[in-house]
Amino acid sequence: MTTLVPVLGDQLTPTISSLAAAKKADTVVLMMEVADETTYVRHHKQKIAFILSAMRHHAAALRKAGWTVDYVHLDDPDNSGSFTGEVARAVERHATTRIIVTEAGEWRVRAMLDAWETLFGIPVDILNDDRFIATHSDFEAWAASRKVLTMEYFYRAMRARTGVLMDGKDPAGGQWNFDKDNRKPANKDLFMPQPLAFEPDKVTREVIDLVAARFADHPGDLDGFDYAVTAEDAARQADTFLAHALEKFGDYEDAMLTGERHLWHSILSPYLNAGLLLPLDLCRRAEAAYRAGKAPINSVEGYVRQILGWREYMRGIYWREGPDYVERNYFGNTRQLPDWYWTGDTDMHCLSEALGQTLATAHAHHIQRLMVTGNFALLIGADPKAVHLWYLEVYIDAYEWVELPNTLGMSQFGDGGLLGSKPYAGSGAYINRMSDYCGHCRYDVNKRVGEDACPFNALYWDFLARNEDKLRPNRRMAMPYRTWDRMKPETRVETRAQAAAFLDRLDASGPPY
Ligand code: FAD
Ligand code: DLZ
Ligand code: SF4
Repeated sequence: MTTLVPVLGDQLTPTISSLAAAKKADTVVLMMEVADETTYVRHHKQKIAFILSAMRHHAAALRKAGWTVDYVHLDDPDNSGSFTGEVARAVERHATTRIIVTEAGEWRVRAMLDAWETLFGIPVDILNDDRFIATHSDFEAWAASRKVLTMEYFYRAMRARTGVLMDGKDPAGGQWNFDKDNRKPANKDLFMPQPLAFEPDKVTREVIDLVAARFADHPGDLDGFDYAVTAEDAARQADTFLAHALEKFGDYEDAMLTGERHLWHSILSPYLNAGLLLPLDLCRRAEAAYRAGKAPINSVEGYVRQILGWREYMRGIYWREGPDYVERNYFGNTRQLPDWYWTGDTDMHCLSEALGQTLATAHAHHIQRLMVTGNFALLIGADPKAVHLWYLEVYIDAYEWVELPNTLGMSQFGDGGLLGSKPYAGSGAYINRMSDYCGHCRYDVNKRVGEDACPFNALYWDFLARNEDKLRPNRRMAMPYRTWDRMKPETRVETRAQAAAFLDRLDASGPPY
């Protein structure tokens, strides 16, 4: 009587539901490095290195805790290359009579798990992933009674349900939302907190060598890999964030600075998404910092909103909208991303900063993803599915359940406004307000036309004009259309000609643009 517990690469939590339901004495834990997972998109090299090293460390920790772990390495000669192939081999190897597994994080892998019972002819228990705070049915119950799925109301319900940042029935600090305090641009600050950098140990160095040899054609650098790969080091990173950066997280949440990769962000998403940290635990620790007077309410509420609100909400949307959500394309956009999204080689400084940092570290913070790379892709009319695949490739924290609704929904408006009441489109003025990028750029952010005009400006108006039939009826777009209407006809013509010339150059050639 052997129970097999497959633990997938984003299930690196010792208390995960599958392990909680199994008994050490008659269980084999199966962990599998497989080619299907390392190549279903061309993941950034650091993303593969992080996941494989974290998996190897997790296997060691489980063994130390008394579990029997069967670990399949990527270069094992008999490796079949897929989860199903490896589970099939393990079912034979261990005379398995039952499988217990925590549900998969995405539709693609869910389909594999759903097929196992029939395929192997043994019972397969697929358990709820209780690391998430809202179950699928919680989200369904919340969504069922609403016409519009506004994140804010979901978030309030989650606050009330968990009691996080609640004083009885009331929100702590007297308001649910302190967003209006959280839009400050940042200045260079010598005392800006920095996340810890973790020197790769022997296991990580071996994985880095494997990735360098096997995935040389994948995007991104491997040099400088300094992510935590164990739960203990991820916890140290969380301690550092809570002690030094949380305090100003809110103030500078939307700020961007040349050469500053982290600002006051936590850089904890890779660990949360792989299971090295738990979301509710982080929310409670942030709340404790507020209660102890160590961090102000605007920062703590802002931080909790990202995790208890946005993160859970995105997962709810992903599962609710189904496997063909990925095909939505509200504007019917078809343009491919320019090649320099994979090199960072552009003379638009904001893009070169966001892309350069992405390729160097597999991370960029939210406003860079939304208002620089995402905004540009939206303005040029990029195919939302192509944009989605790029984000899935290049970010260390990218798994489809969280990346797809953020990219296709929030950033590209591909779902026509299911999760955002208007597109996140902005001209150079927005980037200038929230960053120091424009001061370092060869383009003039105040110009709309001419050789040195900031490309975002003409592209922004062209985006509005091009999509007028879809966007003008949206009441939240009334103001920009009023401004567009007030422009002289010849101004509108020259603006659109400027955008068209830019797009022609983009389609025809390499950088600079
Ligand atoms: P912080 O700024 O410190 O935020 C705290 C935490 O809140 C994060 O660690 C993250 O877990 C959570 N969070 C914040 N915003 C979001 C959000 N919009 N959705 C879900 N969780 C959020 N996040 C991912 O985890 N994986 C992705 O693949 C991903 N793709 C994105 C694609 C686009 C186009 C955009 C606009 C955002 C995307 N995000 C994604 C959300 C966000 O950018 C990252 O979570 C964040 O940058 C991670 O860095 P951090 O840990 O320093 O976050
Ligand atoms: C992303 C990823 C990569 C690159 N490699 C592996 C792997 O070799 N083995 C594994 O178990 N998981 C990997 N992952 C994470 C999985 O893709 C992730 O667990 C699924 O998306 C779950 O839905
Ligand atoms: Fe980006 Fe335009 Fe500013 Fe240059 S001027 S950094 S292209 S927004």
